[in-house]
Amino acid sequence: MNIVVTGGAGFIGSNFIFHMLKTHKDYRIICFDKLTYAGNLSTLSKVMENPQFAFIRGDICDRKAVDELFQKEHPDIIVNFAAESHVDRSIEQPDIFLQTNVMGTVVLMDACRKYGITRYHQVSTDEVYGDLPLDRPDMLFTEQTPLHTSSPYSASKASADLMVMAYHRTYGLPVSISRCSNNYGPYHFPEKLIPLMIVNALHDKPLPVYGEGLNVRDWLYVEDHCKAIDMILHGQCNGEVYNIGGHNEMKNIDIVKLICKHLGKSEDLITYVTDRKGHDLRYAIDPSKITRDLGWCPETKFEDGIKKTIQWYLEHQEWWRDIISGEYQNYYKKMYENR
Ligand code: NAD
Ligand code: TDX
Repeated sequence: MNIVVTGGAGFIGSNFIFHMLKTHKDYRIICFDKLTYAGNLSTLSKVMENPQFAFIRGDICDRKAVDELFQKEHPDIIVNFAAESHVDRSIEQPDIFLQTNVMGTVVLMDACRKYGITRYHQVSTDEVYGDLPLDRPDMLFTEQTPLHTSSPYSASKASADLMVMAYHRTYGLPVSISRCSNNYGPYHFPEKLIPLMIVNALHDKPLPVYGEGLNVRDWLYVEDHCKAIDMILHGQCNGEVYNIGGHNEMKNIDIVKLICKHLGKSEDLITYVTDRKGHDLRYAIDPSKITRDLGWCPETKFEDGIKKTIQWYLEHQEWWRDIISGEYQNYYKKMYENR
């Protein structure tokens, strides 16, 4: 079995590669990644020597490069993680989100049609459903919830999902889509809430909470997401959409306070800053379809996962210090100075 993992040098893609190499020792895993600001080859260093693994640098929007990838590697399955993934960046510069997230998906699926595959899997997000009210805990996203996006990021992800279903119906391409809630864990890029707060707290820098910090996200440990995708690839899931989430809703402010507590830092570091434009209030996933059809359940409890994650950031300082020493400083200034 040859599996191409696009975007495998990023947060979830790299964790997925580790999971697959560990779980399916006879599979060949090929990572295809452009290495944008969010992709790090150092993340993959521990598998680079594994004979079952190969890394190819390339852009999913580049038809020639994708064609060469298929001719060389003859993939059975494509798992597409490659994306521009940060909502705040999409508000600043939407066009690259359309290019990578929509056009990149189309280029990959065109190659799948040309060369034939057994499954094209699209890694999507719960953000395609828009948001839920804070005062309606009974409301959850199901696979039937209409797509109703808020940010350029989520609009690009929803557009890609529509193209995936169009290729399935029109051309009969074997596809599946997973829509997961917020992930956390090792190798999470420090522009996102949890790693940003850990890294800032370790430097005794202000912890910038948007608005009043009351927005709610449904957090899932990254390994649980990877296991869910593995199950979808191996199940009878052609043409199916699966929501993935852990029934673990938390207010942003509570997460930031928890990080302060675990690191022994004062909550005085918390600084309320101007809210994100169009900020989604609440995400919450109903995962009953994937539990019923495939038997998937989240395994890591949030209190354990967050401790493991904080410990990982303490033990892998060279990984994130390298990232924040470069272009990240300009990004941080632009997004947070005078906010
Ligand atoms: P990330 O930003 O950490 O990684 C993205 C990876 O894609 C990077 O390695 C980058 O170099 C690569 N990439 C970007 N553009 C590319 C291109 N044109 N060609 C090839 N590679 C390219 O993202 P992540 O958080 O790991 O998210 C992975 C996927 O999961 C995304 O599709 C995202 O929408 C989805 N998702 C993320 C979350 C989350 O909480 N992080 C939740 C649900 C869904
Ligand atoms: O500095 C910050 N302060 C803050 O209050 C940052 C970076 C974020 N926030 C808030 C905004 C959100 O309410 O924290 C919450 C989480 O923010 P992000 O980590 O940027 O994630 P989110 O916008 O929820 O999107 C994430 O989950 C769904 C991923 O980045 C997406 O790729 C995924 O699809």
